[in-house]
Amino acid sequence: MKVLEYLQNKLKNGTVHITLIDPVRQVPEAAGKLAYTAQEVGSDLIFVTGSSGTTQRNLVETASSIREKADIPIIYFPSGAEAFCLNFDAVLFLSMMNSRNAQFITGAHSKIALMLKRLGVEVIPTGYIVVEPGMKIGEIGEAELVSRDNFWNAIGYSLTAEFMGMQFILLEAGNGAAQPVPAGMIRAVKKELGIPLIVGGGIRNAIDARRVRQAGADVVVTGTVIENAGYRERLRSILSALKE
Ligand code: 1GP
Repeated sequence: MKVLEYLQNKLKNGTVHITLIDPVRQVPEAAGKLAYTAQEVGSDLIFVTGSSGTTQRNLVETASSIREKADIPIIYFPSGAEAFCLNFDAVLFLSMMNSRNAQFITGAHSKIALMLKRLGVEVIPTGYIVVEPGMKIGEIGEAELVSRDNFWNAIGYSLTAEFMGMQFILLEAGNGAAQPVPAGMIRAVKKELGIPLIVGGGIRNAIDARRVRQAGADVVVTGTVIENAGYRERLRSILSALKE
């Protein structure tokens, strides 16, 4: 089954949770254990990101360790074209809608598109919209950040991505953000959007997760929460807030 189909089936049953694993934050074996735990507590998918510092070797070893320990689909969430590997079920084909640099909108993509097609890789076209504070990805991607109170701006970019044919929108506050995307903004975007809405960045506990879900997120991504001791219980409570 294609990952898109898997996701669509999951979406029929409620909010989907994705655990984001950054290969630079732990050794590959530990990444496998994190993925195992994520699956055990009910996470639906794994995102493997390729942030700065990811080497080809690290990415390959992390992907195979996750593959060994978990059966849920693994999606590669690239932040550049520095490292790549095929041990994923799909690639999130992200276009940063509010980047000032065309490389992040279509440029880097054009360099790998034919390769992805020839290799038969499943791509999931996704409009990526970075909201303040945006953190590292906002900086690297040269994002013209969406202000936290500018709901019109978020709606405008989201609808633009939908009209362009994207299959998902990812509203991103940034990895390690102090707070998630504001609930009012999620609600405003969701009200206008005809495609599923993914929300990530700054979601640390069940209260955040519930707020984001109730505001209308179809898919919730958490990353940092698994990087500290006690992550199993925290992840479990986030999952119960999303699936209640
Ligand atoms: C994925 O950037 C998020 O979209 C993950 O952010 O690490 O803050 O959960 P956190």
